[in-house]
Amino acid sequence: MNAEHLADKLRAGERRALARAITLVESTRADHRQEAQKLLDLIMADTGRAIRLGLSGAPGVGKSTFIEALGKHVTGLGHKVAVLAVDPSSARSGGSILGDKTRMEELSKDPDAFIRPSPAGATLGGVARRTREAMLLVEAAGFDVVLIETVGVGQSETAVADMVDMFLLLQSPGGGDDLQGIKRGIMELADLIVVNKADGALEQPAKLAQSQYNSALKLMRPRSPNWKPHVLLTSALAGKGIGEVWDAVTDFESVMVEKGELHSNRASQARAWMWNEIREGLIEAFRTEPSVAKRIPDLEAEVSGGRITPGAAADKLLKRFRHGAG
Ligand SMILES: Nc1nc2c(ncn2[C@@H]2O[C@H](COP(=O)(O)OP(=O)(O)O)[C@@H](O)[C@H]2O)c(=O)[nH]1
Ligand SMILES: [Mg+2]
Repeated sequence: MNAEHLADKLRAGERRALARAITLVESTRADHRQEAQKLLDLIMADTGRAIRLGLSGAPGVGKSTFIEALGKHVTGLGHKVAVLAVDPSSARSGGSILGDKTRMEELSKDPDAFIRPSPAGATLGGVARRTREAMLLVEAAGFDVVLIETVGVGQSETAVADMVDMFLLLQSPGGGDDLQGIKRGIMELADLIVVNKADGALEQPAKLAQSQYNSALKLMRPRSPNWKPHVLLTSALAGKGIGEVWDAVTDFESVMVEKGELHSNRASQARAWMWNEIREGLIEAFRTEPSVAKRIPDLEAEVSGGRITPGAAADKLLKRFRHGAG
């Protein structure tokens, strides 16, 4: 199937075409990349109409259960929701979403929902790029809510925050008293914090965590002049508080649209992605340039052994690259 044909079927909302298009953008084969690029150019004008949400949280906090509940709520309101994932570890763990499709049993059967596990990939950059492209494809296929899940480890949160409009952080009760280091950094990305499992014996600890997170948020520099991040309570299991989360999302969206910030955020994200692509493209070209490639192993060894400074080694390789590529 060529790119034009695939683009037509995609615009018509055909799920098989969508699955196929995503497989195409996930492929690393050079001819597939070219075809994928063509497809993305063709559908460009049909993208951008969804609200793009990121969702992060430590393993076990209830992300899958929450996505099931929020997804059902949102399709119940007449929206079409696509769930994607960024999880560079999924090649090993068997896929963050597929692994727990049992927790999204109803949503995965919902005709207005589309669930796609994280693409396999060695680098976060590669995985993130493919997820961003998959996001454009689901938008062209008519999904108006895109939810991108990531595990609460490493740099994947930043990568997701850089491709969405609103970033939600899921926390468990009892975590609010330990706001050091990494957790603080992640909190700074959050537009909304959701303390999940606010049910049964965990309801009181959840309320305590809510006020601790709220106090911590007051001390942080907000990401937007137009939005104050705050903390909501949910029980994804019991479906409690899910409507309030969705209301916060729609509030956020209308404020950001009204102030022009949604548009300007997306514009700066698009520029940042262009530079990402350039960086990755250059590194790839550099590593594969024959006169560079054959010197990399010895120069790396010399740098490791302290016989040459990293700067001097880089200069040598860059000089070769400029000659070779020029
Ligand atoms: N009590 C309670 N348990 C929950 C809630 N949400 C999820 N869980 C449980 O927490 C465990 C992990 O949930 P899961 O959705 O797989 O978390 P994930 O690893 O973040 O995707 C499961 O046993 C869920 O049943 C909740 O709102 N309340
Ligand atoms: Mg999960």
